[in-house]
Amino acid sequence: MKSLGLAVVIAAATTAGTSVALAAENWDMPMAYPADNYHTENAQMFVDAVDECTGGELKITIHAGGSLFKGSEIKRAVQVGEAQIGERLLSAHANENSVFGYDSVPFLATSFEASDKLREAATPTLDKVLQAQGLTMLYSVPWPPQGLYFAKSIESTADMAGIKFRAYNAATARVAELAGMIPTQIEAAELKQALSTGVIAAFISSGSTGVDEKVWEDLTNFYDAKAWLPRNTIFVNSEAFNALGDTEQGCLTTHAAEAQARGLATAEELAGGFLDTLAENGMSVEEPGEQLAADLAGIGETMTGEWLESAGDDGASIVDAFTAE
Ligand code: PCA
Repeated sequence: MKSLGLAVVIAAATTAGTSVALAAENWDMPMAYPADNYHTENAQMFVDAVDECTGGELKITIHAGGSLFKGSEIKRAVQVGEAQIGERLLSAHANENSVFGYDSVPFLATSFEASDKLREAATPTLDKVLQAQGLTMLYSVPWPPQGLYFAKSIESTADMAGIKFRAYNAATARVAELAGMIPTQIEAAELKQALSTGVIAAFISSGSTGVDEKVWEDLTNFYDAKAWLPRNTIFVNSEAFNALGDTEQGCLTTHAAEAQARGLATAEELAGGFLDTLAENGMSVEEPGEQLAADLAGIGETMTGEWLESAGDDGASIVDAFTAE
């Protein structure tokens, strides 16, 4: 459809005896998180750099906050070409392939440094799995370490029994189940409303999302469990990528590498401040107490075993590469 339209334009221009430059590519980039979140701001710098690098030949328009496609729809939209590029929490697609959950294995990588090492270890496998789905991975950026938000003080998983818990992927739903809570999958864009209407009363996330959603208006306690650092991954429809010229492809990959490094540095820089903001707004922000830490470690062990089992050889090769010096 598109190339036919272009052919018509060129034919018309040729008939009219004028020369015509190939039209610039215009891509849509759906993203699930708010425009002022650092992931989105980082992506805006990326698309600006690509625009400049390609001399305006590749223009990418960001649609933040799930405004073009909801978070849960973004990956499919890029796969089928309804959008050319997008950002998604890949771990939310672990039902398609367990390796997508590599960044949400409890206590496997709990610092920014370890998380980046894990990313590197997982890249060859992720590239392969995504290519088989028609996607080309460009870069990924971590969220700060995940902690638990509640409306009361929690000393052990026994205190969590029956609480309605917002999940953002299979791992977070599993944490809830193992802790005796009731999980519901809810995108960040709907989190605030779910809290204020009582659909959920607890969740696991970073300080970043807690601040984005002003969770102190509904919740009181944050436990800095540092369970894992999930990532947002930016990928392109492989056909759209392969149809680009060498210059455009080069601009995308070069600036993707820059965005990946810049995103990591920004996340690390902002992480402490997010927790300060929670505290300044009246939340209690603390490390899990002894019993809670022990309970969470037990859940982590169970889930690590389950993930290794389901991710098979691909999972083993990621963990091997991660633990190798
Ligand atoms: N924020 C995202 C994913 C992890 C995080 O810190 C969210 O809660 O949806």
